[in-house]
Amino acid sequence: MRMIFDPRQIAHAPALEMHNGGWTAHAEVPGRAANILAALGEASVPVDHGLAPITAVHDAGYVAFLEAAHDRWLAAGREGDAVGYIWPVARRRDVPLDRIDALLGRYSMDAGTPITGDTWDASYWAAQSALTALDAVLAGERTAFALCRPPGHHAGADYLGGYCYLNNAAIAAQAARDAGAERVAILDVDYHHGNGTQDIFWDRDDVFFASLHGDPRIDYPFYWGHADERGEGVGDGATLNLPLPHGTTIAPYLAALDQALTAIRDFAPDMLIVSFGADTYEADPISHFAIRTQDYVEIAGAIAKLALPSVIVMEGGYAVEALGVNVAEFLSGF
Ligand code: Q9C
Ligand code: ZN
Repeated sequence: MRMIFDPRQIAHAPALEMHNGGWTAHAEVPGRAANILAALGEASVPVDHGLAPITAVHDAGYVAFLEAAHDRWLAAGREGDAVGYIWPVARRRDVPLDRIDALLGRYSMDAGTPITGDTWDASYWAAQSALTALDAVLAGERTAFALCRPPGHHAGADYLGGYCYLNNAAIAAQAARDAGAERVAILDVDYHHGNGTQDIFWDRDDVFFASLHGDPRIDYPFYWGHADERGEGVGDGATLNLPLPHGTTIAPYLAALDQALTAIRDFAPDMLIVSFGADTYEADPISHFAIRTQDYVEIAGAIAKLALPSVIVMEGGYAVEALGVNVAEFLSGF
């Protein structure tokens, strides 16, 4: 199976995230990619597809902000990573935003996703990795894996969050549409709800979004991913959310997965994008399912039975020592 990764995805290393009222060491560390690479062996570097497929999904103002944010942070006399501290909950939408702090609030959903001097490059090349994996599948390969880091599924058209800046899965899905796939399904099996992906395709009927995740009544990202969210307008019914309780083991997980796979079969897509997070793992330090290493083969095997051309995009997974093995098990199931 083709694996895509760019070394420029490594340098992004935010120091801290806001957690339970204080700043703690950031969970989304460069060692994640190193551990996956060590388990997989060779990966090839992505082809540069430029900005167009990124701005086909993301707001141009947001992309410009992301690219310039850390320079603006330094120009404002700050040091370290750029993070917001005020969010426009009841906002004036007519006031042009000038200060970096105002922009950080406008374009982010949490304080867990700092912008470093290397964030733009890493995010850009993660998106290019997803696009290059898509190329392989469009050229006839059955499955390709994009080792995206930073991850993407929490990033919306105009916001970052949840350790995500550019939505790699959404960018690949849109690029698949633009390359002629008429219907694309995204299956999100990260522990957390893929709120950014859901938002991006919320009112569309050409991209189906299905997600299995920790119940947002008790888990991040709280404001999305509830079972009654089904899409809107022509997109009504093209979003499927399957929230699951803490402690979910493989049997109930496979039962929920079966529901998602049935819905995807009914949608009859030409192409599948899998947002794969290994944070469903029993020993993940920030998540609460009980999926074991050997279970990933079974999960992937069930997905592979769809027999669709598939692009697998890396999302979360924070038990760094076990991450590479869990990813390798998942990919072997394909
Ligand atoms: N410290 C992905 O798995 N957790 N993102 C915040 C408060 C945020 C995870 C909890 C988790 C985001 C791609
Ligand atoms: Zn996650």
